[in-house]
Amino acid sequence: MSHYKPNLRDIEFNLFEVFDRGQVLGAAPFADVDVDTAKETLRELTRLATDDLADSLVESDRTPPVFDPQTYSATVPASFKKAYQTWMDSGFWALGLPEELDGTPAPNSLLWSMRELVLGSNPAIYMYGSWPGFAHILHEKGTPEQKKLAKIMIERQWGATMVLTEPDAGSDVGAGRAKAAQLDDGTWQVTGVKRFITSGEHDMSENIIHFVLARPEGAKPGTKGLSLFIIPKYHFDLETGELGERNGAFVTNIEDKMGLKVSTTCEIRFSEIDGLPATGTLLGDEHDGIAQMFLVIENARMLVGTKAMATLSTGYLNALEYAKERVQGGDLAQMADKAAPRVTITHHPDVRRSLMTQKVYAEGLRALCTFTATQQDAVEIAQARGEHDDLAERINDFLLPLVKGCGSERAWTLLGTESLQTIGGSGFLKDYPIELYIRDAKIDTLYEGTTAIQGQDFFFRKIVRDKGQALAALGQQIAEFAKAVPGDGFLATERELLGKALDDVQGIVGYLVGQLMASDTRQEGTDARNIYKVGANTTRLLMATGDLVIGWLLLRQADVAHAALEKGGLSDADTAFYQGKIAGASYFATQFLPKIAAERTIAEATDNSLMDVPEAAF
Ligand code: ST9
Ligand code: FAD
Repeated sequence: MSHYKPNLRDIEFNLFEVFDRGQVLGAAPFADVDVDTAKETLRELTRLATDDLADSLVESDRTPPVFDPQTYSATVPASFKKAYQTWMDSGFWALGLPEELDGTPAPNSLLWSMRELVLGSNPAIYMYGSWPGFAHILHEKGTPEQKKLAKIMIERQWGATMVLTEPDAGSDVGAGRAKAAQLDDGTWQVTGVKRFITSGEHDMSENIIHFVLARPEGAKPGTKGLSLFIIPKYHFDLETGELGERNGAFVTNIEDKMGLKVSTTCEIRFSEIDGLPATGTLLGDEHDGIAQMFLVIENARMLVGTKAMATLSTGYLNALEYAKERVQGGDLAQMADKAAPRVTITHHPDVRRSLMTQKVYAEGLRALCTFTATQQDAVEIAQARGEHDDLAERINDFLLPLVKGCGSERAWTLLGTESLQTIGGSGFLKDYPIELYIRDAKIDTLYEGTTAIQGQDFFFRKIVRDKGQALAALGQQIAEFAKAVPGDGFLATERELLGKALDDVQGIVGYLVGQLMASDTRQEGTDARNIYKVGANTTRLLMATGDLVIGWLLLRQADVAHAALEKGGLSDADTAFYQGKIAGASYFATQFLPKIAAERTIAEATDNSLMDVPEAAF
């Protein structure tokens, strides 16, 4: 039986009932994908993910890729290769690509819903298979030659990587030391060592195209001095795609990891082996590396948040299935009667607390991912009309650190504290998939910018630099929702709690902005050290805002569920589904939103005593 338990009902609920994607599907620029096609695609992909893609997850964890240092090559387990090929053969990956690359334009809301199914069943398949996105970037930003390469990549299904990190440059990408020098023929030679590069080597494609950040000679320090170079593993004929000489980009190590083992994490040496230079071209013939790489990073941050949510969701559904069958203990209400019948553990209030906590975060994070993707839909629709949806772009930017940062933190912790816990001691065994889910999901808080980096991005870039525009627009929507208590008083208490949570998040933001200003030494009476009070609270703000937005989206879902129940004529399954939505939203509002007030109190009481503790005292 498959380890993967998808939640197609909830995916469809988000797309078609809450976020009304029927408005977007089947209309320009997504005219070729209507609602029926989207539903059929999701149904077929759910089957494929559950039956075929999920199949090799466990085996590829137990028999990870093998690296051969003599040939600098890695062999991926056969079972995984088969699953990857199944994904390739499905052709679903071409959805979302432009027609010029033989794709079919489709809205991001649908695409991320589809990707959830792959990322939940076997995440590395989608990670190895993310090369069409890289080809898309070449097609959009590349020179005419690079646009040709994009087509070759699609035709020959070449792999791709994003290459930023170096031994001394992780979070601080701008500290990178890899160099680039222009050659007489106009191409570039990159020299240096990069590490932790995902999909850097494998035997599932004949060529791999590395997207590498390096510093041209004489360029300035920091991220702004970096340029983005396209360095293939093998040189190739630009007209036919035929492979040529080996290029000087060699993988010299593959990391031994806690989880996600089948996804190779590679050290790559450029121009350092056998005197072979690593040469390639400058993306778009333009020195704008960090901004160009952020096109990849933004997409990858969405990917990581979706992966985390998808893993929590299947973890929860596995735990739920177990809890419905496991008989242990008597009903608490019959505590004194030692002969009372034994019950399934779903009868115990603490197990219910745990299950509902998993459900609301899994479904709340799915709502957050889909809502974020709807902003991306709006951006693309405007672009296709030759317009610019500035607000949707800002809101998408604002939401991305929540998707990535809150999604990854909530997912991996809840998988451990709740999903595995529900299965008791058996959860610690490899008989159940949850220990593997936890190991595979932990990486999500680390790569693509750690949670600390997401918190700083959120406050400094997505709030301060944005001049609070996205925050204000979303805050207004949340405030209006909170105030709009319907005549029947539906969820009136929960709306009040939402309004209070909004006030508390705004309070934390206000405090941080105040401390930021109080650290500006261009003003009198300020102290540069006040910035530490900001730094001590950016992750807190990130997580609090994540809960606020999740709470709001769950309550919006409850409104939709309430209307469906009022209308009536539902199947038993739908009635239970909508009841679950209302119960979950109410649970989140009463159990989690009030905690934001405590976070505000803690934030507002920050002083710099932590920074005064001598390092030796830790
Ligand atoms: C990694 C890979 O970990 C993990 C798994 C990968 C799996 C495969 C992935 C497949 C992806 C598929 C992609 C397909 C694509 C499809 C597309 C379809 C069309 N937003 O604040 P400053 C830029 S990889 C946008 O001064 P510092 C901006 O240009 C490793 N742009 O930063 C800005 O200039 P300006 C991941 C942003 O202090 C410039 O950067 N590693 C944003 O110099 C400088 O900004 C990391 O993620 C943003 N949010 O540098 C590193 N932020 O201001 C984490 C910055 O003029 N570290 N820019 O606009 C950081 O993010 C740091 O904050 C830092 C700081 C490096 C940016
Ligand atoms: P560091 O930056 O040294 O951070 C260590 C700790 O200090 C973290 O907790 C961090 O939050 C904190 N910290 C650091 N700086 C600050 C600060 N300014 N403020 C507050 N806290 C801070 N990179 C690629 O380029 N391409 C890839 O494909 C890729 N894939 C990866 C796959 C795996 C499995 C792994 C493990 C890593 C991968 N990476 C990749 C690298 C990954 O993006 C980095 O590991 C990550 O950005 C963190 O950098 P670091 O490991 O050097 O940690």
